[in-house]
Amino acid sequence: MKQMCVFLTLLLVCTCSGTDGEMSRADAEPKPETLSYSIVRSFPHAPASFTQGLVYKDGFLYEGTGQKGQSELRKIDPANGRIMEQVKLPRDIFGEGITILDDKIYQLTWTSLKGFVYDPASLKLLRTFTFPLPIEGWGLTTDGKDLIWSDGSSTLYFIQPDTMKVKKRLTVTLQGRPIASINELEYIDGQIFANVWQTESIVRIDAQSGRINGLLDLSALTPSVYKGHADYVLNGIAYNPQNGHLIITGKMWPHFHEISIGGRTSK
Ligand SMILES: [Ca+2]
Repeated sequence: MKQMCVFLTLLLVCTCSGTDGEMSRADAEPKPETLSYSIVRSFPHAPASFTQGLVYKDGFLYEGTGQKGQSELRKIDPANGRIMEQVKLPRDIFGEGITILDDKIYQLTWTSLKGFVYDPASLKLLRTFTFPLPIEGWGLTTDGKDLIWSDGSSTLYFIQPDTMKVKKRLTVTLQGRPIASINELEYIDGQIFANVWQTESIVRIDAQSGRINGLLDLSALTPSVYKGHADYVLNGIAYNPQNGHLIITGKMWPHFHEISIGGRTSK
């Protein structure tokens, strides 16, 4: 893609504007489902939160934030958005995606080729790790076995957490064409929900094939003051398996939104 597609409709237009061969591939794959949503509730998101990772586990929300000198890992009360615990990353580190696997929080960094592992109860740093490849760290989630990692391209990396061995690479495609800038991630029952940097939509990716099979347009939730802003974009997806809701937010957004996802909207 030569340029970012800010809106859902433009994302689809960009996908269909390739060569004849690309059109054929697009025609061969079904269009993604248009997902609907309803807002269950909204609650405060601490100001100046450059959200890069979000995950829900056992009644708590965890957030990783970015920017050098401001990057943190936070434990948050989802009832009211209050920060219960927080740790600061070294000033030269730009924090990125987080996930929880085997009762450990993993946190990526953008360009330092280094990650952090914490105890979820205390946010105590347990160890650091070195990236298995010279790639950037963007989003992170898990299928309960591997870390699933995005690096700003269309590739998702499945990485064994103890050895950091790369087990699989998966290309994210929309009707046959790779979609780059895959960012924050959340694995839910065989699907990976993902922010796409500089867009106001979440995509739903089949974790086996990499195909985008669902699109969720959240442009109505972007604060009006941030419309068209390149930095303060939709980013952050957490999943509460107890009620099936997503909790989403954006960089510097004043609120988290708990939303319920529906199926295809009527047309
Ligand atoms: Ca997430």
